[in-house]
Parts: sequence; structure tokens; C-alpha cells
Amino acid sequence: AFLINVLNHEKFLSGHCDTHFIDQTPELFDIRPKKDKETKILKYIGEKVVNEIRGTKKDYDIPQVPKISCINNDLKGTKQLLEEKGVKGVIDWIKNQRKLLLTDTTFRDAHQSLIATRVRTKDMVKIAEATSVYGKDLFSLEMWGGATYDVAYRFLRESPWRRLEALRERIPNVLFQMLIRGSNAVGYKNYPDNVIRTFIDEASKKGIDVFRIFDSLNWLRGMEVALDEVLKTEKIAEVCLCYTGDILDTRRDKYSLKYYVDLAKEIEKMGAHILGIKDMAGLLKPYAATKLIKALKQEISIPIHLHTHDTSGNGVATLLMATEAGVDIVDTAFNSMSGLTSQPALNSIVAALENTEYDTGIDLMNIQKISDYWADVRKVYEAYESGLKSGTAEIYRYEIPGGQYSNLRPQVESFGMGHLFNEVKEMYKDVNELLGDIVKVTPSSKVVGDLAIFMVKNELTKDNILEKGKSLTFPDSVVSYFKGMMGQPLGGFPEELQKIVLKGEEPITCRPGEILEPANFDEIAKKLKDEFNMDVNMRNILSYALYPKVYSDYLKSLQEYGELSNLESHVFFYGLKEGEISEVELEEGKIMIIKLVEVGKIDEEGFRKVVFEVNGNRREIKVLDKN
Ligand code: 3PY
Ligand code: ZN
Repeated sequence: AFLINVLNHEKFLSGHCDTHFIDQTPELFDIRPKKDKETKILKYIGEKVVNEIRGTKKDYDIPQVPKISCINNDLKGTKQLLEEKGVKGVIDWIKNQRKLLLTDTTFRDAHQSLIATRVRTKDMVKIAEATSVYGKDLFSLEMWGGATYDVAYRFLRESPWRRLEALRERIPNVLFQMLIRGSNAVGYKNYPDNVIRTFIDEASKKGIDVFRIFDSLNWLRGMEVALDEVLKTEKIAEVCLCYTGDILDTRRDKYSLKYYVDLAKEIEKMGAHILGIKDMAGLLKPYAATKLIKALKQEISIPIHLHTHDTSGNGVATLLMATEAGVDIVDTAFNSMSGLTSQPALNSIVAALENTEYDTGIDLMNIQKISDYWADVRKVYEAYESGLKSGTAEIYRYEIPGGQYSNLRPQVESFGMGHLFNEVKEMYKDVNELLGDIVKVTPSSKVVGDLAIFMVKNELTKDNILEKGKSLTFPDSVVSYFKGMMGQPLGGFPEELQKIVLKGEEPITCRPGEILEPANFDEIAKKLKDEFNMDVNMRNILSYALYPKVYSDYLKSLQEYGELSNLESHVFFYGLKEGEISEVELEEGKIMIIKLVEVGKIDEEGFRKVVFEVNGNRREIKVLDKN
């Protein structure tokens, strides 16, 4: 192993070494830890191959990263504007633009909505430099927050903080934007105020520039703490109104134009720098966009940033109508990651606006290369696609947010209820009515989804729930909602149903953060140190405070398999085929070339011998065949 270390060392390979090299390079003697790391990775791949994939792996090409042909040295973008001119400088600049400003959501909402949030940091990092160069004229990159935090730890076994750091390092010129669910942060429930504040503080220090804050019930109090903290960081606070219903339908008057205009005025008064319109289900129809943006432009003076989903297929039309009505910034995703439940197509919007007064100034040929890269990457994630083939106008009936809509079928199937999918969708609509027509976005959308599935499963209906529900224990999210732990819905809770769900428990009407005990960061630090023997920083503490079980499981996985983030995605998800070779960078300069030679027959104790070649050396491990 020592000899291999020497032979593989970059100094040796470069030919710049004399006999001093060995004495002066102590890591050559570092044989054990590297071997440990190797063994852990082999164990991970071995278990994938034996217990999950079982010879069914397809062929995947490594996605080709575009060569950056002409590096323009002047990559100064919105990030430099913020650094040099401050928040006010950026806001004034936005207001003075004639051109339409674009946010790309590929790193966050696009994959959250299309492929269950599964895109790994490695695939983002590969295209980061090209995004920085070819996307230099973007307003921002939405690349963090929402479900990505949880999924990174839970399913990808990687740190969302390292993602932020790695992308920031490679994209120094464009504003980074994150989605924060008000007091629910990047989770599904309210967190204590000190968690929200420290989280924002830490995210801002690590590179987030624009905080898009929303409350899942449009309850302004639910955003107070987050907004207050963002204002202290001197980063940009984009506060959202969540759009639901249809302002063109005057018979549905709960969420009328007046409701949204009043809400926007309140948001401006609270001190938001930008108003976000969060159309999470893609319900803002093109002509409604004209009506809404025109009205808002007359009543508020902060810039407006529109976020929509293309579930109906009308997304591009909505953005173009909003553009003409004076919207300042819109969310889009590079074409191959756009459409359906994702954002409308970035490249298509750029093309549509060329040679008009709203021309984005973005080079179409260049961004095509980025879209092509993502088209290749997407193939690796095929297993997480929803199967949706076209836009659907039924979304206007069901009002299901983008990510939830594509996830609902697998969720329903996981309960063994796949054949009842249409019933669940109808029930989603009924539940919304039962709750008094509420805003549905994480986590309130989860409440509606959970209750809909629960009702179909238990044969409950709008008409019998008050009777039959008395003897049933409702899902946790539903109980928490009725307790007031997600805030207060417009028009209050339906009282009778609330009593049946709470079974004698008293609901709250104050801000949940007022009654939640602050998280004890010292105690968490001690626990992590004791249990995982780690040097603890505030980001570790926050991850535990937000997701104790998910984060602990991630740390256990790290102990067992080591750092997996350097595996190619097709290897991370599907292991290797017999004869297949993949490279992994164990640490800087230490490449492990792994070949899976063969998977042996099962022995009497139920184990299989998995034979690898690592940098030319035969390695064998034994894996228990759990099938
Ligand atoms: C999230 O909260 O993650 C969303 O994207 C909601 O639309
Ligand atoms: Zn969204």
C-alpha cells in the first residue's frame, strides 16, 4: 500500500520528486485511514449490488460538461452588485431594468418538482463553473432550501451545507437564493425562534443572498421572526404571498384581487425588499397574471418576483403576460429541467424576448449547453421521474403544489392504494373545502394530502367525517394543524372538525414560536460530540435541531460507509455492474479506481463474496444477501 501511495502521489506522477519527497510527505505513511475509507466505499457498493440492484443496472454515460470556450474575465454579476452597493443598490438596480430578470431554479425547485429532489451535489458542482460563466446575467440561482435540506441528508447522504459551500466557491458572481418556509424553516413544523434565527444567520454567512420567505397559510405572523433576522444580515428579504384560487373567477371571492393587494401592502410595510408571488401549484392563469401584476404595481413600490409552476402547460404564457404587466423578476429552469410540475422554460423565455424591450441579454447558444448537460444528468435520475407526460388542466381543480402533485402517486402507491389515486385527488379537493379553502403549500399542503389519504383509507367522506372521525386518531400533521402549530388560516378553523381531531386538547392562537422552548444548542453539541465523536459546529447543531433522526442516521451512515458524495451518481444509486469501472476521489489527489470483478454465489451462511479491483489490486468483501 505504501508503494501504491508513492506511485499515485501527484508529486511522483509529475516527476518532480527526489529522495526527499518520501521523507517530506507524511501522508504516504497514512495507510490505514485510506484503506478504511476504501473498505467503507466497497461495502456501500457491495450492498447496493447484492441487496438492491441485483444485476439490473442499466448503462449510463457520464454527462458531458460543456467546455467553456471563451472565458469572459468580467464575470461581475448581481453578487458583486450586492457586495458593492448593498441591498438598496440591488433594489434600485432591479427597478431601473427594462429587461426581464431571470432566476434559474434548476438546483432547487426544478429537481424537487420533477425528480423528487434527488439531484446530488456532485452533478451540480460539475456544471457550476459553466453556470457561473454562461449564466452570468441571471438575477439569481435558487439553489437551496425547500425540501433539498432534508433530502440531502435523508436520501443522498450528503451535507446540504457542503453543497452551499461548493457551489459558492465555484459561482462567485450570481446571487444565491433559498426558499425558507417561515417558522417551518426547511422542515414541516414550526421550530423555536432561536433555531430560525441561527439558521438564517448561518445560511447567510455561508453564502445565501436572497431569502424567499413564505408562510404556508399566508399568515404574516409566521414570517415575522425570519424576516426580522434576514433584515439583520443585510441580505435580501423576499417575502411571499402564496397564490391560490383564481382571481378571474369572481364567484370564488375568498382569495380575491383585493385580498392579494392588501396582503402585498402589508408585506411591503413589514420591510420586505422584494415581494415574492409564490404560485406553488401553477394556478395563476395568464390573464390573471396581467390583472394581479398591474394591480400590485399600482399599489406597492418594491420589486415583484414571480414564481410559478408549469403543471397546466400555461406557465410560459403566464410569465410573458406578467412581463408585459411589469413584473421585475421571474423564476424559470433551464429547458431540460423545466415544464410539467417544474418551472417554465428559461431558454424559451430568453428566446421569446429577444429583440423586444424586455430582452434578457442572455446568450441562447451558451445556455443551450447547460440545458444539454442537464438533459444527460436527468437520465441518471430516471427512477425518480413521476411519469407525467404532459401538462394537465386538472391542476386548476385540485390545486396541488408542483412537487406534491408529482409525488402524490408514489405516495399513494406506498400505502398500497395506487388504484385509488383518482379518489385521493378528488378527496384532496374535498379536504380543502372541509378546511374552509386554505392556502396549500408545505406544510399545509401536506396536511391536506395526509388527511385525503387517511379519509380514503378509512372510507371517510365530507359528510360522515364528523361522526365516524370521533373514534379515529388523525395523522400527526392534521393534529398539529388543528392545534394551531402551523399558524392560523384565514377565516379560522372549522370548529366542529377541530374538536373531533383534537379530542379535548386546546388549540393555540398565538405564534407557535412564542410557546416553543428554545432549542438547547449546548446540549445538542454535547450529544453529538459524545455520540459521534465529532468536532461540532453550529451547522451540525442546526441540522440536529431541525431533523434529529434524519441527521443522526446520516452521521451513522457516515461512520459506516464514509463520505459518499464523490461517487458518480449512477454508482451511488445503482452500484456497479460486473466489469464496470468507476473513479472516486477519496480526498484531494487520492483517486480510487474501482472495478467490480464479480459477485460470488451465496454461501451457507447467506453471504456473497464481492470481488473488486482497486487501483489494480484485488479486494474482496463479504456481503450478507438479505433477500
Ligand atoms: C417547498 O416548500 O419546498 C416548496 O417548494 C413549496 O412550494
Ligand atoms: Zn415552487
